[in-house]
Amino acid sequence: MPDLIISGGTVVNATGTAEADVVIDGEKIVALLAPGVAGSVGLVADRTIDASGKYVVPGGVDAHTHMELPFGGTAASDTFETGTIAAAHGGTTTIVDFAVQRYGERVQDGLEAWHKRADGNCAIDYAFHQIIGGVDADSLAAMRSLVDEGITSYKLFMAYPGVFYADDAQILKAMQVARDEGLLTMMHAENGPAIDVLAEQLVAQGKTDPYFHGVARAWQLEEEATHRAIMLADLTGAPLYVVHVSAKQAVAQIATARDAGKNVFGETCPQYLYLSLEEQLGASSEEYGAFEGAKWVCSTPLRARAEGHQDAMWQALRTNDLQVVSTDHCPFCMKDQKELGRGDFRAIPNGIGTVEHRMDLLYQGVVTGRLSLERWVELTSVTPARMFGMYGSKGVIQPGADADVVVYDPAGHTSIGAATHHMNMDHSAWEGFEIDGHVDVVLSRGQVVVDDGVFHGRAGYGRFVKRGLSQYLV
Ligand code: DUC
Ligand code: ZN
Ligand code: ZN
Ligand code: ZN
Repeated sequence: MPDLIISGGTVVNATGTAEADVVIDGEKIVALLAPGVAGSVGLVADRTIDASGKYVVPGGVDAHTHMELPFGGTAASDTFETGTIAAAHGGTTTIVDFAVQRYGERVQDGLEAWHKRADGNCAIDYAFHQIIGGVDADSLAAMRSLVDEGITSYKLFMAYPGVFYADDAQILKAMQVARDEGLLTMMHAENGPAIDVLAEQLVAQGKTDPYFHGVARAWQLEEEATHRAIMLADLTGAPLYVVHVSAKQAVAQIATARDAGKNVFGETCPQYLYLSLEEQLGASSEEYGAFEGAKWVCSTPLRARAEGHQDAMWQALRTNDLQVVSTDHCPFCMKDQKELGRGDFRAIPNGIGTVEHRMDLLYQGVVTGRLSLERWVELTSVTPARMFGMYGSKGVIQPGADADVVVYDPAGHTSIGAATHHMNMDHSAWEGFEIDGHVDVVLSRGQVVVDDGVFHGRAGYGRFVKRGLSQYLV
């Protein structure tokens, strides 16, 4: 007798939808049955979940999170425990976080520290990318061993001089190793040295409010860095994945590269689809005044709606010029964290917390007709799983796959807010956002971890996923 049947739902995969019962035994999906078949052969499970009128989708894969990330003298406010519980509430069953090597530190030590933080604390499965904060002979040698560790992608920063920064010579050398080892290069594509000059000039003019963070991080500097990264990748033969794309001109660079047959990919995040620099400029509160805008300080920054960046992101998701929606979840509280940058936007820790809301926020694209159901699932689960070497066990509802399953109910209407979210933040960047539909039941490897908004999982249940090479490349 199988453990569980999810019956009567509409199963959504990237390739289409079908009415089917999903049969689960232990940690795995063992069968998909046409409606009525289970009854006609007398198949009964220990438990049945009625998914009539609901979608049954592969658990979300958020390929870009930063739990506990040290940043600007503080650390991201979600631990692996609080962040993965929040993720589970939102229908995400796998996160890929970034282990950090800081300059002067050994890559292996950075990775080990990340394993220590996550091990025994995650409510859902997790994997790591590796941030290479300093490219030198040691870290290049260490990069060669990452694949054996189940870490098949690494991130470089063209921004943040003095913190994580890689110059062109370093990027070139790292990409050569990536090409040799089959690693996927993830690039934070912003011209950091130029940004720092603009930021310094703005502060010298007394322009210290959070809004000026976005002014300093001009779209020209995202476009330029994206182009440079594409050309360096092309030269070395390494595939490239540009993270958190927010400027329409950067998307155009990616689209041009793809049209020319290059292995260039891109992700965007919900904040670049929905939020804008104008709203950040208009933000004000009694407590914080214009500093209220610090809630939306992230990098890349929010962009001007009047310039059409948000529409360009939606279009690129539809046309596959961008392939993945991740969150870049990097939460900081206002109190004692964002507040560090009162009087100087450069000291505001960069980041927005969204790990709980990604599936819901993207589902609104289905509601408004911007995305098909299949594309919703593709962007939030299927392609991140394929891109980062987990597809087959993650990212699909089929026999043999891990039973990471979300029952998503298109009915219901809620609004997002700090009073009800599960992320460890004293505010929400999404306060008041209206959501049609909701996550009903979430399974992680066959275990119900969320049912009707109630967490039934356990911190420590989540396992480290040793990833294979990207399955998105030929
Ligand atoms: N961007 C952020 O907003 N936070 C952390 C790092 C990054 O690149
Ligand atoms: Zn980044
Ligand atoms: Zn990030
Ligand atoms: Zn419900």
